[in-house]
Amino acid sequence: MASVWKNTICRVCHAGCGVLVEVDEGRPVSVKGDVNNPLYKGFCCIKGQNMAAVWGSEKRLLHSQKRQPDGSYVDIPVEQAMDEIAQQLRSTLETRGPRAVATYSGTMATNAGAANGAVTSAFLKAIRSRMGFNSNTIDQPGKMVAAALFGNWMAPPTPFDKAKVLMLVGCNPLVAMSGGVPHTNPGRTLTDAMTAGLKLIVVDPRRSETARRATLHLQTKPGEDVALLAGMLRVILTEALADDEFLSEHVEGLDALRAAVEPFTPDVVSARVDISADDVVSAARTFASQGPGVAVAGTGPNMSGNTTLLEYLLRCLNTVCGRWQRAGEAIAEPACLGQPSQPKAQAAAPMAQYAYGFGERMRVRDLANTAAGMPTAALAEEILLPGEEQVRVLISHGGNPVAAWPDQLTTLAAMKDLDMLVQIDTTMSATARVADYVIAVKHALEMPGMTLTQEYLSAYAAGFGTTAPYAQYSPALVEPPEGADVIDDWEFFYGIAQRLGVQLTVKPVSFTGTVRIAGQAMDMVDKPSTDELFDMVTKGSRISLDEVRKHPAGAIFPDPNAIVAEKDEGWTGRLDLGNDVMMSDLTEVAGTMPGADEAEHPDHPYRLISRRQMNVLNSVGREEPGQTRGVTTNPAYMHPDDLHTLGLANGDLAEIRSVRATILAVVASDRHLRRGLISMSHSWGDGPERDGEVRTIGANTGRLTAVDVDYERYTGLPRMSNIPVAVHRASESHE
Ligand SMILES: Nc1nc2c(c(=O)[nH]1)N[C@H]1C(S)=C(S)[C@@H](COP(=O)(O)OP(=O)(O)OC[C@H]3O[C@@H](n4cnc5c(=O)[nH]c(N)nc54)[C@H](O)[C@@H]3O)O[C@H]1N2
Ligand SMILES: Nc1nc2c(c(=O)[nH]1)N[C@H]1C(S)=C(S)[C@@H](COP(=O)(O)OP(=O)(O)OC[C@H]3O[C@@H](n4cnc5c(=O)[nH]c(N)nc54)[C@H](O)[C@@H]3O)O[C@H]1N2
Ligand code: SF4
Ligand SMILES: [Mo]
Repeated sequence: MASVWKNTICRVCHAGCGVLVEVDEGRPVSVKGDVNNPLYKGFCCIKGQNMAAVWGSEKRLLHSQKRQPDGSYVDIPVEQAMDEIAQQLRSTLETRGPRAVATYSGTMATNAGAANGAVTSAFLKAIRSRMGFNSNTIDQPGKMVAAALFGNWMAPPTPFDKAKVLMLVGCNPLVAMSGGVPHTNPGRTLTDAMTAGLKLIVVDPRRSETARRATLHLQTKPGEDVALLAGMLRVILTEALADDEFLSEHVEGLDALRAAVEPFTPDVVSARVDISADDVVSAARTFASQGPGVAVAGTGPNMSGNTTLLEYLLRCLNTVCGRWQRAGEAIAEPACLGQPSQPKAQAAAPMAQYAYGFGERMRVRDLANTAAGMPTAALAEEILLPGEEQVRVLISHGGNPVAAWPDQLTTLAAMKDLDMLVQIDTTMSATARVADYVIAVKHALEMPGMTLTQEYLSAYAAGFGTTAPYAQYSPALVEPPEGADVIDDWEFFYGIAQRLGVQLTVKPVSFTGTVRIAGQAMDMVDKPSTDELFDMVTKGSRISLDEVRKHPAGAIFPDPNAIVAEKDEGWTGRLDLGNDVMMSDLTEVAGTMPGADEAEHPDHPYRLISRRQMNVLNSVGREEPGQTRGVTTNPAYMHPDDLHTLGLANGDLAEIRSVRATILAVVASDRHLRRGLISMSHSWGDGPERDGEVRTIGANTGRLTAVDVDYERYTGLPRMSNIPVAVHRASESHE
């Protein structure tokens, strides 16, 4: 029988590209872009193209695993694994209480399964634990925390296709599919927009793939983005480039902001950021006067120090320039599978009491819940700290703590200290290899999928999301390989809940509007199908899932009513440009001298900054020959002059040492980088015992971070970029 091409959704990353998969006798054989797709226009990256190979990969787990006393693993039927895990959980809950049980949801928990989040939340609620963690708080948590401190405009920011200027601070959408340029075929979308006149400002210490296309690239010193944004705000406010009409009607705190940015003159900023004062002024004028358009920050600057203050100042910058949609404007991306909502030209006042420090408390570093979720960067310490409420069981799904969390040594110690670690994974990942149970799950092509999660992106922050109300559904297209014993992620939480005799109640998912539909009880005797679960979490959506199912290739579902409404009569909400805590943090920054960081770390003169690469997603795909194509390490990119000074050549081994630990890495020359930096991608390598294999497994940059040094006080996020390090040629013995 000839093979057939079927439409599906790639679920390797959050972009959810509409692609085509070739299926031959029940096996996926190849994947390519769908040129007829209205938004993705034929795009499919190397990770998506390799999806069929991953399906049949010999690295793939087809059976759940149980750790033996000698550290080896044996296959265990998943039903039996769930019996044993439920028994241990029951005993932990009885003897220690619900706080001793935590969950961690990583990137693949949302990318791979659109209903996983709803079931995990329901599970935690059912066992009464508030210890649900996710990767948000080791990413850009300041986005949500700043929103709570600042307030929210109840309509979207300037949509991409109306933008005349875009400023990207440490994000690289051409590789990451994230931030600023819509994730739907960003290369082509950016080319078209720039041809039509879009001005692009990129702030990045590296001449990134995106920076190469910029109208203005500011090759700044890492970790000084707050000073740059403050300096730009000062120029805009002193040169009367602000949108005064918008400000007088919708904000408060402008005088406090004006005072706090006053010390950041172009000369001061120039000295700190190490670009010319003219460039500071020019960036500010371009951004303010070439509008509309938005400024967006990515992981680099968020991980370099003040995530909340950075994101707060970005909100100030966008707001001072009035970059929010007004009454009568059509919005680009109304919800499809999410709940309908009515955008309004008005401000929802801040909810500072829900920004950070509320709800469940950690027992370490005085941290607590945040608007971005529980602080994952403190979970390892929490696990290691003895006490009655100590976390003893961790269920980790779709994430890889040992590879991705900051401070790998503390993380490893914590994973080993747990009474039980359950890792839900598709391979024997670094975390799976220290877990008590590894639950083998289905490949995306074996599960139905839908683009509900993608709709989250447009609500995530200004400058994310797409340009149209697009939705797609894909049925499961293939069966698991013969003999496999695999389940959907969510079925694990359901199976455990069933055994514990607790009821799961799932809520429809909403990113913008209020959900008017009550939680729905899952049938705890007769397990619903994943399709039935999808129906539950999309109940009440603007477009019914059944309607979306009729368009297997994906479709745009316009909404003629998606127009921003006038401000409600008597509405008093205002955005807060002058939050006390943020203003005092900014004043603290102003009080430090340029070069203070260098003075504080005399033994660590280099700075290691993070980056992403196209062929892998965090730790996913590193071991797939179809993706790595022979490059099996994450090179430590450095400027050729720095390499020369250190007596290093391309391909040599270097020792990179931080205050916390040392790693070995293979150096590579990159003349597009500022001097004094090492640019390296994260989530490679393994524990210290495998450091000798750096050329075939890479190096773990997370090990260089110390979670309890130099961390942001609201979210606990430590420096995961701009990490002070020393670099030396590695001694011969490592070869
Ligand atoms: N192909 C691919 N795509 C991905 C991922 C992946 O691993 N691979 N990961 C996904 C995830 S989890 C996320 S959160 C997103 C992230 O998406 P992005 O935030 O766009 O992440 P990066 O591509 O690492 O871009 C960060 C940029 O910041 C720069 N940088 C580093 N430090 C600083 C600093 O202090 N200041 C400034 N101004 N710049 C700095 C780096 O040089 C780099 O170019 O990408 C997602 N998409
Ligand atoms: N130094 C440094 N550290 C960083 C970053 C950085 O820039 N620098 N970035 C941070 C960021 S932004 C993030 S989001 C985190 C990411 O942190 P995590 O989400 O914890 O890490 P990932 O590597 O994305 O983990 C994905 C896991 O899911 C498994 N997997 C693959 N497919 C499936 C599937 O279909 N189902 C299930 N259940 N599992 C699957 C993979 O094998 C892997 O173990 O890392 C953070 N760590
Ligand atoms: S960008 Fe690549 S990995 Fe991400 S969804 Fe699209 S094809 Fe898949
Ligand atoms: Mo992330």
